[in-house]
Amino acid sequence: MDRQDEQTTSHPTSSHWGTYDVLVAGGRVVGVRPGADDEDPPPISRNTPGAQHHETRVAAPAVRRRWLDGGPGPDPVRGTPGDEYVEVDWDTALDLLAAELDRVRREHGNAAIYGGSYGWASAGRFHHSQSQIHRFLNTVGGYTRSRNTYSHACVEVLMPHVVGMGGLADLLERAPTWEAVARHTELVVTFGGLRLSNTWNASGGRTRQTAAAGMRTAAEKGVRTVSVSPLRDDTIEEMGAEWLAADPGTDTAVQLALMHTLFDEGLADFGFLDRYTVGADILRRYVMGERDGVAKTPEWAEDLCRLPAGALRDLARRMAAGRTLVNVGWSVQRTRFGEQPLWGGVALAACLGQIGLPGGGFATGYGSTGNYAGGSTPSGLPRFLQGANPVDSAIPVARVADMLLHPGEPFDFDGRRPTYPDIRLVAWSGGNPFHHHQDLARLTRAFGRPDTVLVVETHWTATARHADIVLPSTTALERDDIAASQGDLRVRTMPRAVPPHGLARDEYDVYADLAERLGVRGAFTEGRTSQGWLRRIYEDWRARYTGPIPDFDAFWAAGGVDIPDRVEDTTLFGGFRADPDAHPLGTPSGRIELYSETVASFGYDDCPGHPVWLPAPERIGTERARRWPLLLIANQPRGRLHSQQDMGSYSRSLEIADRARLRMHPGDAAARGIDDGEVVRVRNDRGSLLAGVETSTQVRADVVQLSTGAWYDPSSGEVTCVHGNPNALTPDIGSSALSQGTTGQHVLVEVERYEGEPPPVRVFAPPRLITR
Ligand SMILES: Nc1nc2c(c(=O)[nH]1)N[C@H]1C(S)=C(S)[C@@H](COP(=O)(O)OP(=O)(O)OC[C@H]3O[C@@H](n4cnc5c(=O)[nH]c(N)nc54)[C@H](O)[C@@H]3O)O[C@H]1N2
Ligand SMILES: Nc1nc2c(c(=O)[nH]1)N[C@H]1C(S)=C(S)[C@@H](COP(=O)(O)OP(=O)(O)OC[C@H]3O[C@@H](n4cnc5c(=O)[nH]c(N)nc54)[C@H](O)[C@@H]3O)O[C@H]1N2
Ligand SMILES: [Mo]
Repeated sequence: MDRQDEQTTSHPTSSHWGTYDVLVAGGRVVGVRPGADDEDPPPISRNTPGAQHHETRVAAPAVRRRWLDGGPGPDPVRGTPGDEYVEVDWDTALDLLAAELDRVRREHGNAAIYGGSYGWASAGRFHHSQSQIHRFLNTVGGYTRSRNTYSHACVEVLMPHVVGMGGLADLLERAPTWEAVARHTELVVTFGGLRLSNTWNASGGRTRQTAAAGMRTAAEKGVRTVSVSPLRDDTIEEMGAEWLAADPGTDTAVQLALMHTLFDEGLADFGFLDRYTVGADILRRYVMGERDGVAKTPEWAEDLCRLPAGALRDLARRMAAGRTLVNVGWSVQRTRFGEQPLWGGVALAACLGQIGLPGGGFATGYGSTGNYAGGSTPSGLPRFLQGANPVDSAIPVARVADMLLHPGEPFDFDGRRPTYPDIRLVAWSGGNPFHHHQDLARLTRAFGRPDTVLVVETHWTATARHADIVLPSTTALERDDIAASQGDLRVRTMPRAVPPHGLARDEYDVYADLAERLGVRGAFTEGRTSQGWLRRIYEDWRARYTGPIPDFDAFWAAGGVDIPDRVEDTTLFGGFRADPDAHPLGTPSGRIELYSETVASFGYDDCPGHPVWLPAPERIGTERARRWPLLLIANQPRGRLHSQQDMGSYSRSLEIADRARLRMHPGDAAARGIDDGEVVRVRNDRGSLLAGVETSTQVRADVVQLSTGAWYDPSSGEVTCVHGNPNALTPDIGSSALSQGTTGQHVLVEVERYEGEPPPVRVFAPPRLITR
């Protein structure tokens, strides 16, 4: 052992992207290595050392100079390049912030505070950013909140109408494990692939990666997979999947054609449809063309999805011939009319009559996260309670720019027509809307509207650079916490590995001090320190079990405890199938609603009462595509979680020419005179960006892939983002009036060679900081 080794210590940690050890020397993270729980953590973990001490860490509280000098108020140049920040001490920052919070709530009411604060933040049950800020805002009188997720808003809003609230929870939390699939399923038909790198992440962090092994086991046991997807490598090679590269946005047409064949050839299970569903006849007449004169035949679908009619017919027959699982990935619903492929997937599985049978039926989320179908944890997990929000004001999460730009205007959502609140103060912690939201130039205009923007961050993200007050948070490596995710194997300790960077503080302590200034410290802390809370939330969780589980001290010393009552093997809707009268679904009819009177009664053109084919505008071959002929898929990045730790070594190793990697079919590249490794300009009428090209036959023609999460860099006047964040181009329009989910997955673009010297990426340097 050399001297360096002697001084290096190893510390277990958990992140959304896996469980591993960090190596620490001289108070700095110098490396990572596999820990005791997982011998093969995802490569994303390699970003950690570079990110932990990167120069974009927020080192001190900072106030935007224009706000400090001019006071609160709308500012159209908020967040434009060149904005300067003044570093201040904590007392100054918290005094300013407490006074502003108090002014806003007194003058405008608490609904004028937007605390939706969407984002993944870090793993850790107690120091969970969203729980912390929500509890704080609840303690000071409440806030306008956000509903549902960017991930799968259509699932969350539509499924209660189709299979009930309980059915929604089952779909998301109790899907059969891969082992159960391996045992029972013969054919998996997945719309949206089963992308391995997506399974590396689980919200809250998973003890060990189990999805890849599960997929391999299924393949070894002879499970066949058909992947409908624009990318060949959306499934792992070992699965030997058949690749059906349908035009993106046409999954519903494919599903309707499969149903057409089932009805046409007498393969549909009418016994199942009669007993377990309502509306099957309305749907059947639509499919057969008896209602609109258009039979949804495989030939009809071929024109839309460009898969041969014969292949569709053959697939329908194979699906009916054995135990088939229909999976709809979340990506396909992150689109305009995203409700339809979900409802269509349920309808297709219902026609096969296999819902409620082991390994058969419908699922949504295989291949989307690492804990999906990884078991369930019925007793829940340790958690920090947020308290109650006394304010009744909420928006669908992806309508944030609409809300800021259109205060007082009505909007549609799930049968209701509320109005947007007039937001004066935006408070964000643990999320990066300037990564995650669509049409970022529009979001910039929206962020010019409020009086004050507060961002609590570990790093100088693009969102922090749109804030008036930036407070530095510790990272997960700088505090003690407890880790686990839904369906996890163990609840684990996350002991602090390094001291806080600069003046960074734990959010809990920051909110406690703010609460003190507003006279409610006791209500926020209940007299506990964060160490006291760790003990409390662990003991509350432990109390749910009767069997022997170590107490907090023993748990902390041991580094973790197995979750005692994990459920491994479940059959979705098994109880309902066994006896639908005794176990009705939570829908108005108690049955699976292939036609929903409730949804129909809303009268939405973009989401009628049963699954229908609706032509989305951002699609190959549309009117819009004449000008912007390539369909860009903005899927999840392999090299990181969203925008997190983008400056880390693994994330940067996947860049091309310092920019985000754009994958493109060699034919499409050749037609534009573009070579591998070149910088290109990608544009449409909303904006433009620079990216580096990889030509690849893993991507089908007419499609380009540019994953999300490159740090947004508007530093050049010439293009919207010099670094390659696809949200410089994406449409900011809801999936439909029903769910109002994001539609960021698809956007039409043109790609051209960038001539000359491209402007440099500047976002990995902090903004201009001044001290007074
Ligand atoms: N075009 C397009 N856009 C998309 C998608 C898409 O498919 N296409 N997908 C969407 C989806 S599914 C999602 S979920 C969103 C994700 O969007 P986000 O969840 O907003 O993305 P993250 O980059 O994870 O943002 C988390 C932020 O929290 C910060 N952070 C980490 N730890 C802490 C902490 O302890 N305290 C504080 N205060 N901050 C911390 C990180 O630095 C980071 O900036 O993006 C969406 N955007
Ligand atoms: N490495 C990594 N893993 C992650 C994340 C991350 O940022 N990085 N984010 C996590 C989060 S928050 C979420 S919500 C999940 C999201 O999980 P998903 O939504 O499943 O993931 P995506 O990567 O957006 O999309 C998966 C694939 O769908 C295909 N696809 C796109 N459009 C269509 C279409 O119209 N039809 C069909 N049939 N296929 C289409 C694309 O080829 C894409 O690769 O991933 C999670 N996992
Ligand atoms: Mo997500």
